[in-house]
Amino acid sequence: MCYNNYRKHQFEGVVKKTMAENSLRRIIHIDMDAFYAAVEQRDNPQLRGKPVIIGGRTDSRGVVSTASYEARRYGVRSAMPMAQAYRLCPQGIYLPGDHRKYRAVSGQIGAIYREYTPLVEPLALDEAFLDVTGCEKLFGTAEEIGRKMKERISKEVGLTASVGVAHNKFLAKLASDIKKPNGFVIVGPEEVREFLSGLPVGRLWGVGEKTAALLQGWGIKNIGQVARLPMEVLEEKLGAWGRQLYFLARGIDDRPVIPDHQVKSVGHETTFDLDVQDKELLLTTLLDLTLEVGRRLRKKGLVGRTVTLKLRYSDFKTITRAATLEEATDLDNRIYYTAAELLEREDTGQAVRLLGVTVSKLCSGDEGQISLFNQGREKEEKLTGAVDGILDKFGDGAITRARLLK
Ligand code: TTP
Ligand code: MG
Repeated sequence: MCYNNYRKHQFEGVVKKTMAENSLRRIIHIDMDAFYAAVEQRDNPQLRGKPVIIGGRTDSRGVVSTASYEARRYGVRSAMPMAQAYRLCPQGIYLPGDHRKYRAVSGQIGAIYREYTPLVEPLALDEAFLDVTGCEKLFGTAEEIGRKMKERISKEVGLTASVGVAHNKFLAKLASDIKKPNGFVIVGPEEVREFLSGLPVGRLWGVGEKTAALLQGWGIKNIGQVARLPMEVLEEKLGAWGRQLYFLARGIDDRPVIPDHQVKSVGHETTFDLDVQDKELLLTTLLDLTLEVGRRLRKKGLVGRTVTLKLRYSDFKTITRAATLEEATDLDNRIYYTAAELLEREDTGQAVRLLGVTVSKLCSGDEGQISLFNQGREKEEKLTGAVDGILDKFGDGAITRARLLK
């Protein structure tokens, strides 16, 4: 056997083994339907069956957080400018939303999950992965557990959820999404190929508009077509990322479910191409890092009390400086100003090679809010929520920075 064939043979062996081992896991993904809007409809019967639109700001300059399925029929979507939503659905009921309430509901749902497994990884307030491998004897099959949870969320919380059951995260998330709202989809190991083949490439985890357009340029529109491409071709065209696509297109994904209580900190750092001494550039970069950290905290419904700044100088000396806040936070402004103050204090005259910011001493959003409800905080939260919508849709941008710095 020539070397290349030998490598291919060996590689296929590894793929088969990985597939066999991973198909033994039982993963559930649950995502609530039109979450914020559904909570409002639950609490006010007059809103039921009506197009309800939740936005951080209900004036024309805000963005849509979410819309009830009745409103989606008019084309209203998350992250859409409010002005556009008004145009599409003038008869809609527009509400500012109540983050605090959504966090509490999220906590209630999370408590149901944890009755079945400690392996719960929340991705957002309304979304989580659960690993129920080995829970069969106690609670039944993954399918039974999924159905039970869906039923309990409906009865005890009064909301509908969409559930996906499969042997890995990628498939379970796709499964929960495919029959929304109120869906329940199981993908068995032998059904993977059929399940994936007709789906558009944009459904592959991490494939955004750019990669989708690139693939489309080669005449590749669905996942089945990606699965027919040899690894070498994908690697040659897309580098390391192509390798990942090779596995995902075959429904292979071995990412573990990482339970929330194991998350001790949320941080982000960057290494500069050229060492930086300019304070302005350091502060702008710090702001970018903070936006990412804040967004990740809010997605996970976490708040933290300690902000740590990390600096590595051109001579590789690395220092960390930390400050503890009076009240745990997930707000960009507070994290940024705390970290910026730490940066201002560190003036050694040396150029910086790496800059990082981390928030730790974490707890869930509900536990963190010990101080009295305050108007300022509510305003900040609303602004931050609106910024998240824009960031999710358009990525980081100058407008966000300007707004934040004000
Ligand atoms: P999603 O799960 O993305 O949306 P959804 O639950 O409203 O609707 P569905 O899952 O049925 O498609 O997000 C959960 C909540 O997060 C959503 O109710 C509001 C909030 N959110 C924003 O504030 N801005 C956004 O851009 C998005 C996508 C969500
Ligand atoms: Mg949802």
